Amino acid sequence: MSSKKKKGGSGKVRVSFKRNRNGKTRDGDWTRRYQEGLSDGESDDVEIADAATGERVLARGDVARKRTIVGSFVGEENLSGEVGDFEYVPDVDEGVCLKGRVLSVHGLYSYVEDEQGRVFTCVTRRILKTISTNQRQIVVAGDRVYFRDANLPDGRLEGIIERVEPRYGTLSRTSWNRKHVVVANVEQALIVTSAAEPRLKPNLVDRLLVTCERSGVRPVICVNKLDLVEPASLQPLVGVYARMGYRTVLVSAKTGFNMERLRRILVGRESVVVGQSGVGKSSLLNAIDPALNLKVGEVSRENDKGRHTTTTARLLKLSFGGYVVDTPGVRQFMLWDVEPNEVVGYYRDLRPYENLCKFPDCTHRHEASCAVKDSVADGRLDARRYESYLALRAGEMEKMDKLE
Ligand SMILES: Nc1nc2c(ncn2[C@@H]2O[C@H](COP(=O)(O)OP(=O)(O)O)[C@@H](O)[C@H]2O)c(=O)[nH]1
Ligand SMILES: [Mg+2]
Ligand SMILES: [Zn+2]
Repeated sequence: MSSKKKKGGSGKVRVSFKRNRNGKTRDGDWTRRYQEGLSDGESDDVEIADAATGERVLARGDVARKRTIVGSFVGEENLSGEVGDFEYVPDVDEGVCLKGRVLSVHGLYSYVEDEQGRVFTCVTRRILKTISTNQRQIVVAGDRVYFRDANLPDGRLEGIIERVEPRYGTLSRTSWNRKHVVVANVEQALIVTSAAEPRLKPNLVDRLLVTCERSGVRPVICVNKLDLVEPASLQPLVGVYARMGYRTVLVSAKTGFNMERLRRILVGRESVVVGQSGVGKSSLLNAIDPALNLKVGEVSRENDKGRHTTTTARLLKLSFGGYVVDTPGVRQFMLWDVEPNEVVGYYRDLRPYENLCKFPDCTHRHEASCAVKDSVADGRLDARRYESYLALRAGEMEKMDKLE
């Protein structure tokens, strides 16, 4: 996004390297150095100091050789203009580095697609790990990166990621009480649910909507398996979402109903597809783009209580333009970092009434003169949405209690 404001200005950082113990890098050393993500003349002993203040930021080992890495501090910003953690983005030689998109990450290796559609296996330059404030996830699926082609004589496509562009539109989950970014740089989320088999779960849709509102990713609500119900029976529920301004689409992968509309929603965009297992996510993607050839009826690992959810997010290129990210499962999209009192702010329909409550810290559960409760009572607000808010808020309270 070229219109992105860079917040935090730019800061020079001096990075000092200790010379490689063996002196010069031998040619045959590529594999080992590649695996360790080291550039020429670099070893793992690094000191980083703020160039402006001379203050030491991070240090490891002794320092023998100094070199300045120039770049800027940039905040992670979502589509709502919220800025998260600040990251240091080093300048790279754009004449040497290739621009790429991370398709998926598997441990130390990432698959990166360059602008010509070639897919490279890349490691991440170690210095990025050292200067990152978020040590856990230097590279995630969806990241835009600059990487150096290793130019291997045997033609294998391998490289080193030298720089990760600031992210927008990230979806995260909670893992061991830490934020775990599942995918970066998506603009919309297709929330897939089914009219039946499995039965429609509006509270789950609400939870996913909160996640989208929170991360600045535009949601689209898609109800599949329309062939299994009387379409009119969905109108009350879908009408509520549509009146809130959410884009909704009723489809059937089986009969092909509204597939053209769904394709128009996805064309040329970067979308993440979320929803419970079995609702027809893979079937829908196959229906709009048979070239994807996804497995249908595959039970994702979300069912074993989400314990060993190691399945990774993958970017899939649509043959008519755009990307979709097929996600491992909905269980993983637990809310990250939402205060119970913030929940109401992510319910678009309840939010406008919040300021009219008598008490500024109103939880909208039992308080007197609560504008939210009054509006539910006189039918201006949907009672089911209100119940869903209460349930979600209670769930977040419980999570907080467990953390304390
Ligand atoms: N009746 C009906 N069944 C569908 C429809 N879409 C998918 N299915 C079935 O639902 C099951 C799960 O589909 P799948 O695409 O694997 O769901 P996913 O887990 O969300 O990816 C499969 O047996 C599909 O054949 C639909 O529109 N109507
Ligand atoms: Mg699937
Ligand atoms: Zn209230």
